[in-house]
Amino acid sequence: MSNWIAQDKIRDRFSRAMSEMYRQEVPQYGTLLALVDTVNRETLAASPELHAALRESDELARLDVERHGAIRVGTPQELAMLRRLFAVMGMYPVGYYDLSEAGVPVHSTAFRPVDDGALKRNPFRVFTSLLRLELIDDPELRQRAAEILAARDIFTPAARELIATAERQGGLDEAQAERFVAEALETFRWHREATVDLATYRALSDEHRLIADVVCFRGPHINHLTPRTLDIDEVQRRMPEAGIDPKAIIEGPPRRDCPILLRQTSFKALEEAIRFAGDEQGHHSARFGEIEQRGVALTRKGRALYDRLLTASREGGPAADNASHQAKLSAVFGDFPDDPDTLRREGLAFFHYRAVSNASVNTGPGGEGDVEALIARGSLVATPMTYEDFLPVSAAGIFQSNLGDGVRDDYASHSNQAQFEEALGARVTDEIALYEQRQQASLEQALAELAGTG
Ligand code: OOG
Ligand code: NI
Repeated sequence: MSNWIAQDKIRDRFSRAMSEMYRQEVPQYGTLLALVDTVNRETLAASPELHAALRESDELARLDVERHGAIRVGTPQELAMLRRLFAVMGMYPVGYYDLSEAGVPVHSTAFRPVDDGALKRNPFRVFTSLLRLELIDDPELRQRAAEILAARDIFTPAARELIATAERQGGLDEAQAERFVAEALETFRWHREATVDLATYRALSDEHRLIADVVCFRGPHINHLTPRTLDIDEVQRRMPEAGIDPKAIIEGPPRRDCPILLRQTSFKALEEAIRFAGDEQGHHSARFGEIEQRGVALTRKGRALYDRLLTASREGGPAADNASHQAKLSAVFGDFPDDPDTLRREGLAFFHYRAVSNASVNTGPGGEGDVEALIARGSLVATPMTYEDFLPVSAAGIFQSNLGDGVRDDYASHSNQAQFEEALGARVTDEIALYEQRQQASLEQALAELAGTG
C-alpha cells in the first residue's frame, strides 16, 4: 500500500479551491451557483425519472461539484508544464480544437479525467488554449510579444518542485498534496497589475484582444468557471432577476427530451481596472460567467448529423431573439431522433451497458442481435453516456461574444494538431475514440457478468 493521495482526491480538492477563489474574485459567480443550485433542485423534484436516471448513472453526486474552466497560455513551455501539472490530478489532454477557424489565434485541448471512476468522482475539465504568435503579421509586434512571454514564469517554484516530486515518487503524500493544491492555484489567480505599459497593451489588443489577454499579465487567470445545470432555459430565464445579464442566444442544440452534446449560455466579461507599468491606469475585460446543460455523447455519425443540422439552421442568417432561434433549431432538429432507443440502434450516440441480473444467460457470440435481445428481455440496460467535452463551434461563439471582437478571416485554415502536440509534449486523445472504448468496455463487462464469468 502506498501512502500517496489518490489523484481523484487531489483534483476534487483543486476544483473546490479554484471555485472558492473564483467566487471571491467574481461575486456574480457565487450568485450564479446559487441560481443553478435552486433550479437543479426544482428540476429534480419535478422529474422523478430524471432524478432516478442521474442516480443510476452515478451523476447525482458529482452534479454539485461539476465545473469546467478555461485558461489561455502563451508558449509551448507553459503548455507542456501545464500538462504535467494537470497529470498530477489525473487530468489528461482530450480533443483538439482549432479556433483559428473562427478567427481566434489559438488552438486548444481540454484537460480532464478519462476513465469512468474518475469521471464519476469529479469530472473537472479545463479548456486550455495556446496562443499562436505566428499568426501575428507584424514581425515587430510578434517579437515583442515573444520577449514579454519569455520573461515570465507562470508557475511558483514550489509548484514546479511538487510536480517533479509527484512524477519521481509516483504520487504525493497528504502534506505534499495540500501544498500542491495551494501552489498550483497561484497560476490561475487574477492580477490587477499588467506586466506591460498601456501602449504595449493597446498595440497587442489592436491585433486581437485575446493576444493582449494572454501576453500582458503574470499568468493565465481562470477566465470563467461553469456549473452544470439540468435546465438551462430556466436558468437563462431567471438570470435577469438575479441581476445577471445573459447574452441573447443559448448556443448548441435545441431543448430536447433526450439532450445531446451540450447547450451553453454566458454573461458578459467584467470590465476590470488594471494598473499598467509606469503606474498608468486602464481597463481590461477577460472574465465572464457561463452555464451549461449536458446531454449524451454523439458518435461520429451523430456528430455529422448534428453538424449538418446546425449548419442548416443557420441558413437565412441569425434569428432576431432566443425564442425564434430556438424555434428554428427545434424545427430543423426534428430530423435528429429524440429517444434513447433510436439513438442507440441507429448508432448516433454512446451508451453505458449494465447487466441487471446475475442469472446466467447464454450470450452467444456477442453479436448485435444478441445485445438487442438481451435489452428486450431486460437483462441488459443501456444508459446514455454524458458528453464530457466542448463544442468547437460553441467555444468559438463564447470566445467571440466575450471578447467583442470581429472575426478575422486571415487566421482561418491554419489547423495544426501536430504543432500543438509538439508544444504539449504529448498526443491528445481523440474524444470520440475514448467514448467508443468506454462503451465497448461496459458492454464486454456486462456480457461477461451475464455469462457468469464476470
Ligand atoms: C475558452 C472558451 C471555451 C467553452 O465552454 O466552450 C469554453 C476561452 O474563452 O478561453 O470554455
Ligand atoms: Ni466555457
